[in-house]
Formats: sequence, C-alpha cells, structure tokens
Amino acid sequence: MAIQRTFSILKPDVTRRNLTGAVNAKIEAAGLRIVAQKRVHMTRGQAETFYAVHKERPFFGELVDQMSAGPVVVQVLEGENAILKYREVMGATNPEKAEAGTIRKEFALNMGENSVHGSDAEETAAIEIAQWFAGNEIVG
Ligand code: FUP
Repeated sequence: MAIQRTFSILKPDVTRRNLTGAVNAKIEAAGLRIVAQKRVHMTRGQAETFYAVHKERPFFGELVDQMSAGPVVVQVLEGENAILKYREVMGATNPEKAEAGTIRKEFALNMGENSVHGSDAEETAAIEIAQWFAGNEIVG
C-alpha cells in the first residue's frame, strides 16, 4: 500500500478540554505523521460547506453549530494506508460503539461532539485538504 494523505479535524470539544496533545499522541502512536496543522475557528458558512453532504439530514443544524462553536485544529496526516488507518484510530461515529483504545472511545462526549473528523476516501481527502491548506503548508 502506497503512502497516503488524509484530512483530520480535532473538533471544538477537543480544543475546549485542552486535549489537542492527547489526541495528537494517539495519532502519532498509530504511525501517522502530522505533516500540516493549524488552529482555526470555522465560520458557520465554512462548517456548512465542509459538511454539505449532510445538509438534508436532521442533525445538520446542530452539527454546524457544534463545528463553529469554538476553535478546531485542521490537519493533514500522512502514512501507509492513512485514510483507513485513521478511521480505525478514530473509532465509530457513535462513541458508545467505538472500540477500546480509539480516540472516540477515550475522548468523545457524544455523537455530535465526537472529537475528530477523518476523510472517508481518497477523493474526499483531496477535496478536504485543498479546502484548508495551500500546497506549501504541507511539509511531508
Ligand atoms: P464520521 O465519518 O464518522 O465522522 O461520520 P459521518 O460523516 O456519518 O457524520 C459526520 C458528523 O455528523 C459526525 F461526526 C457527527 C454528526 N452526526 C450526528 O450528529 N448524528 C448522526 O446520526 C450522524 C452524524
């Protein structure tokens, strides 16, 4: 499997509880490299664009509220099979269903405040990375 890049967000529930380093430690322990990282406060518009795929879902308004409620850390992670590997490290969307040792099992508060986002496929990873990083901000 070739080296891949994936897009990650440490959500407002992580920055609020000062858990950025703790989550990054899990990412690095899994063998993923943080090759780009910055802290931003998403506007509602940016959160709506980012999660546009969910705009017809009943939880969309709450999701946008939560993603723009405080700072987030946006990242590019690099490694072998990075997209799937990060999904495994994140754990299930619903933290009650997440496996032991995953970020969501350890840190997430509930389905909405579930600590992290990770791209689900190569195409979405490329789109999401381009939404938040210029090429010269990613240093592998
Ligand atoms: P994931 O890829 O695991 O982040 O999950 P999804 O893309 O399906 O969902 C994106 C975000 O929408 C989740 F992180 C939390 C929120 N969500 C809800 O609040 N309720 C739901 O039923 C599903 C998702």
